[in-house]
Amino acid sequence: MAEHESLEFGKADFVLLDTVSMEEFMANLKLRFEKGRIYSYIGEVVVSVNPYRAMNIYGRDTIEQYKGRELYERPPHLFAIADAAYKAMKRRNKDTCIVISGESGAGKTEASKYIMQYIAAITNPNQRAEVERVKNMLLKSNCVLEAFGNAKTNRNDNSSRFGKYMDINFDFKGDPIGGHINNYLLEKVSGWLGFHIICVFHLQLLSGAPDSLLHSLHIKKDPKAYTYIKIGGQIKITYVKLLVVKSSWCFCCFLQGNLTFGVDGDVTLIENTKQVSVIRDLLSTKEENVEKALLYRTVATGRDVIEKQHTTQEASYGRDALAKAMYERLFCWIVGRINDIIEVKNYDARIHGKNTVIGVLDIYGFEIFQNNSFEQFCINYCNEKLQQLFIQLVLKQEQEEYQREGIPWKHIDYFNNQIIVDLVEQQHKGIFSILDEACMNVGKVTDEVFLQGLDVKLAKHAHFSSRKLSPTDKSLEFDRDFRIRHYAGDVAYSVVGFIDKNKDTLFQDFKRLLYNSSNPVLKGMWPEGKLRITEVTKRPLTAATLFKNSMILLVENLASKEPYYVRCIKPNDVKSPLLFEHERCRHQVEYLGLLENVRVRRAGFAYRQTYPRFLQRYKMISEFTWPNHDLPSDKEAVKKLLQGCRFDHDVAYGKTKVFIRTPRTLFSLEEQRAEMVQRIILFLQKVWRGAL
Ligand code: AOV
Ligand code: MG
Repeated sequence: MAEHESLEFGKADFVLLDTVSMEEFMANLKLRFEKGRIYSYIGEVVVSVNPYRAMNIYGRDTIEQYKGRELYERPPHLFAIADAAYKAMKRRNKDTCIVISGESGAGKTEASKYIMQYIAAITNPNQRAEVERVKNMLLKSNCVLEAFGNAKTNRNDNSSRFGKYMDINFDFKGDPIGGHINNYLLEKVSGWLGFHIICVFHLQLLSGAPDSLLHSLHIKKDPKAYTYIKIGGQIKITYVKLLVVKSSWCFCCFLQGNLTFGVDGDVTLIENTKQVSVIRDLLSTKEENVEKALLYRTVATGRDVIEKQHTTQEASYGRDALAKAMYERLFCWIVGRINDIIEVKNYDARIHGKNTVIGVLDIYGFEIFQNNSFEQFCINYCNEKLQQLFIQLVLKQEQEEYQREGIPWKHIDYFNNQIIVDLVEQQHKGIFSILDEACMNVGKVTDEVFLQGLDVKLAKHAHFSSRKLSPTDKSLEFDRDFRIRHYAGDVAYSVVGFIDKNKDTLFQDFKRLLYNSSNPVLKGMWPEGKLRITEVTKRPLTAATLFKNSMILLVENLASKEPYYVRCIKPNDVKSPLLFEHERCRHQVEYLGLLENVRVRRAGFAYRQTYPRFLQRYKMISEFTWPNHDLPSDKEAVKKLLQGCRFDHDVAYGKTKVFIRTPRTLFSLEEQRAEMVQRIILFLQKVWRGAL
């Protein structure tokens, strides 16, 4: 427990509160925020409040203060948790992960960057060139991903529109030797100001590029000429250096927004045909192919292959789907290229020892917008999954273990959000299944059919309601069709677009068009364009199913590692460094389950270990156990050892494990062990030299 801080800053660890109540918790959180103490602990969980101002607490000197220290030796900080995850990995050869959660704008991405910086700063003391190279790439990859994957929203000027899980691999010395990035659901419909790269690239080129370059990229000087980018407001741009990225086809994404369709009799036409030649150039393909792909769809009817003309509506849908798909493929391609460079190669565990991992998860936070659609639904489901993991690991398992081990324990109640996770993901009965079913309908496939399916199947669900089920519900007025009672609050969603977004259909004709591009990079992004129409038989998995599967894998992966948590809180909606909006913060503390976390932690034990492993580590500190004990069981031996050190009052003995209440006890054991190991080494050295 962090006791070194003066009490004028409040309690550094919420576990030390005099009484555990919401009032006390909030008073402490507020006091600390006002005193500039943005970090606090609940045991090993870091609670962070977004300061919305530059803090002088991330420099080299601060890093030095945290390096190699125990968590409770210094004031709460992200560096301490990063160090704890690093130490656990190094000491115990265990994979660890740091899960950063909190709502949009709460400070997750910033936290993940400080954590990465800290790990980079404390490793590679010998300045090995290869390790330095890897570290640089790991850190820099972030800027590229943010430029392409972040956008300004009305909640956050630098909102991550994709989820990122990054593994950092370490060698036996504890130095980074590589990494791997998994990205999740890039939210493509930025109805806001668009992705940074598009705005920035465009602005930068307009302000500095020679006319000849603009001309070759077919860029018009007036941003208003583009339908997909809406430049407005002030965007803080920190990615200017990135603008060396000259991938011209990025522009296709919005250029196509300017392409419009009309009709002549019953023939669908492209209205501004000049655009077709622009697209032809940017995609390195033939003009007639572009035109055909935009206006026709090739369909197989039995053995025949026919070309069916699009209506203007279908053509517009196809154009937008192409723009989005290109942006998504581009993003995945960038992630793939980064992975190619950072992935560990030629590592032979037999020679170099086990390669261990620290994973850092920074994913989009819980979102409530004015209009919530499929993307918000997926994002909020993702946050439900992460909350469930937190419950499983921190609240549920902890209590179950005490019971299993026969440790006296008073059960602590908490809200288990599994019911909401099931509501979304359960086979057949869950919302994703109902959506997939609606998409597979042969007859009319509309968002309304999907909504009817929800109404029928979920009528009795406590966390679901809809306009039909609750006609008087004010929150479901206007375009909001159904409401989910999420763990973090109620969100009303509009079903408009669910079906299309879930099917995520991109006509095969576009895939073929891009596959046939003479630009090898572009071609490489569209391997399925190789298939002839008669060969395309399998229905691709829906966006919801793909997302669900990726979330299940993510959670499995996190659960297999030793987790560390950062819980971020957003103090106000106006990005003010001074304002601590009580009700807003209280709501977050409530849904993040922080109070329950304190209760479980207070009643619980900081550390536990099986008797044999405990002995293996600490047996040298007691004459009863070193080098071997002659007591009837390991449990008895551990008891004797701890009684000898006078720690007996701080421990409980379970059936198979010993439980230690406070970290201080563990810290003392570690110190004594280190001292004994040193003595043993000196002793052995003397023996070796023949001095004894
Ligand atoms: P998020 O990742 O949690 O939202 P960010 O990490 O992008 O939120 O933080 C939002 C903004 O808050 C940043 O751009 C900073 O201006 C400010 N901020 C956050 N943490 C700090 C800090 N430690 N020190 C100073 N300023 C900070 V989202 O990506 O929207 O869920 O999808
Ligand atoms: Mg973010």
